[in-house]
Amino acid sequence: MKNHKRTLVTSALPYANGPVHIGHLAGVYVPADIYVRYLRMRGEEVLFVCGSDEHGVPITIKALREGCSPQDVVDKYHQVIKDSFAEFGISFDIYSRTSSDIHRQTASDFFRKLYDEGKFIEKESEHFFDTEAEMFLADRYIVGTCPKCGAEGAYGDQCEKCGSSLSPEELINPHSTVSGSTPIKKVTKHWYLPLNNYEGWLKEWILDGHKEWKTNVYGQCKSWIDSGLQPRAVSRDLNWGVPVPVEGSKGKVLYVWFDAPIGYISNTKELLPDSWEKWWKSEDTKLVHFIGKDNIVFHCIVFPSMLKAHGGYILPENVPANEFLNLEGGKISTSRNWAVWLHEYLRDFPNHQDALRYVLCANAPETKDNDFTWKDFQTRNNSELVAILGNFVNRAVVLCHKYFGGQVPANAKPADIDRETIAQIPAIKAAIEDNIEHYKFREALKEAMNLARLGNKYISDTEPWKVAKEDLDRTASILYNSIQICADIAIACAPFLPFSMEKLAAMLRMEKVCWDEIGKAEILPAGHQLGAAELLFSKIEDDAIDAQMQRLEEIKKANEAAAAAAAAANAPKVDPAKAECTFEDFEKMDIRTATVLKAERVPNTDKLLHLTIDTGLDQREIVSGIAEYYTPEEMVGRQICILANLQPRKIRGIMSQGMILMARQADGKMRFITPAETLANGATIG
Ligand code: B3M
Ligand code: ZN
Repeated sequence: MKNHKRTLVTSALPYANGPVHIGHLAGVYVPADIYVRYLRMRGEEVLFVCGSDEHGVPITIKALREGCSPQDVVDKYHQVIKDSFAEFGISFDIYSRTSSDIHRQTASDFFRKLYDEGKFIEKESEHFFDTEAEMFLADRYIVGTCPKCGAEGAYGDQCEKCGSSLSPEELINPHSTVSGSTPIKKVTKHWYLPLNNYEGWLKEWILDGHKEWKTNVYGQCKSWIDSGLQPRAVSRDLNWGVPVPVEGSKGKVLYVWFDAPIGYISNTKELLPDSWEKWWKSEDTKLVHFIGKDNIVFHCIVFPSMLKAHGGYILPENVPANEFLNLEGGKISTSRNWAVWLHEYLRDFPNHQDALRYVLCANAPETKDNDFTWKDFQTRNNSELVAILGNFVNRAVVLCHKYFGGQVPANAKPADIDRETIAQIPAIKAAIEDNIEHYKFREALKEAMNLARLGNKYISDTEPWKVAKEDLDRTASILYNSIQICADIAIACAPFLPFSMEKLAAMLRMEKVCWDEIGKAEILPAGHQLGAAELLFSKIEDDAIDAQMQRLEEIKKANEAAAAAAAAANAPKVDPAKAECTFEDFEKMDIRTATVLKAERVPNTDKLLHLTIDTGLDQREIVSGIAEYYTPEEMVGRQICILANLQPRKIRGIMSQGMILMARQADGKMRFITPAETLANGATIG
């Protein structure tokens, strides 16, 4: 491990096309915030940078749906997201946005430098183009029938029904979501970063040099690199984004994944116009990217290759990406509203930010996808935060007030149990540190909670409320130690539970909350005046949980109803009824059973089979358009029904005498009709 002077922490820039939910918090922002708060408490120089990702197709699609401009969309959601993060205590040094001038300039200059130095390749290729809307269509703008599962409305990059990733070329009957028209293919020019040129270097840098990265991250990088890297387009035909700074590039912008990570740099520049370079260009700085697993390739392969191509920038020391959080067994989905939105949580559980931070960290999807359930949320809040941490602190502070006027009493009569208890604290401190430094925040939190467990057990075992009846000196010692443990907790839990630990520190009237105080024999001296006891956490009742479950139940029902309606809309309809006919009309038709004797394809056609059949009356030839549904081999020996007296007709040089009766579904699928059991050929039907 290198020795660094400072740490630059970034967390993924959320797309400003919707609010943020618990999955975002659990996967990225809570762990990043814990890390940063911890480093700050250790007195390290640290910078925490984030902002909204305001370019790209997700934003323009949202604008199209809401009938407003992309700028309107990002203005709205940037504020919503920023507020949610602030409410949950995510302590960014800056939360800016990629639509800022400084970002557009920085990203543009970055591209231009690479362009000038010939680091890109230029390629022409065909893309779908909407001739009515006069625009190239991003994959997401093209919908059609999924070639894998047949669902309607599959996107050009993915079918949401069966989850297959697709390319727009694969869609059946593709059409533009902008104008509804069928797009054409048109040639367009783009710039590509030849990632293949960086393969050797990436192998060395990641596969040899960063074996310590989390297995999920390292594994993804390895599989990308091993399967061979391709040049990646860094521009798009779109009218929203950072314009490509090259002559004759009208209508082209930087690909959002090119400009977004540069946002980390621009946001640093915006905050520290005079000193940003030491954060990005000095080997003394340790750069850490917190992200979700879907962003790994961009942060471990693409962005580092961009930085390498540019030169002068440091590379990430680590990219501790998390897996995904599910909700009550289902994948969190914005479009299906299957999420717990932060602004809604705050409305339903005011002042319970730490409870959510706690549960999301205790159950963080660090090594595998994890599930958030409301029951687990309630249990962890009630039986861990309230019953262990809150209860211990409350007993200690209340008893100090009861017996010692709210002052830390003197350690008048120490005992072995005190020494044994206090002696455990340094090891807990070390375990928290080790876990945080290795991005194992769940374990770190468990260790921090062990302090509360230790305190809770100590006070339960020593029972100072009973001892007080006969031995106030001994009571004083127990409470002296209990208060020291409370102070340890106020420090050690602060990165995880910032709101309640601030309350606790205020209650203990601690002047400084500094990491290295943890485990000291005396953090608060005898005679130190405490503030009034206050409850740190409150119980979450069944009603509140039932209401959330009810809400999810309703969403589930609504989703099922929507899916059923969509399926019904997609189901093949029945051909319309025909005009009435008379019995005489029907009587005219000579319909009979027959058997196929011979079948072969009519040369140079896709649809026609040439059949020789035994009608019971004669042997005859019929040409039938069923080759799409049956092979010749399948037809031979089959008993079928025919219209025997249909006027003969010459088809492809063959005189066809009659017609095979077929049942045809509205979607075109055809099956021949056969009697329920084999009959003699020539049996009449009517
Ligand atoms: N906005 C994708 C996401 O929110 C993207 C991250 C950008 S980080 C530079 O998952
Ligand atoms: Zn599909």
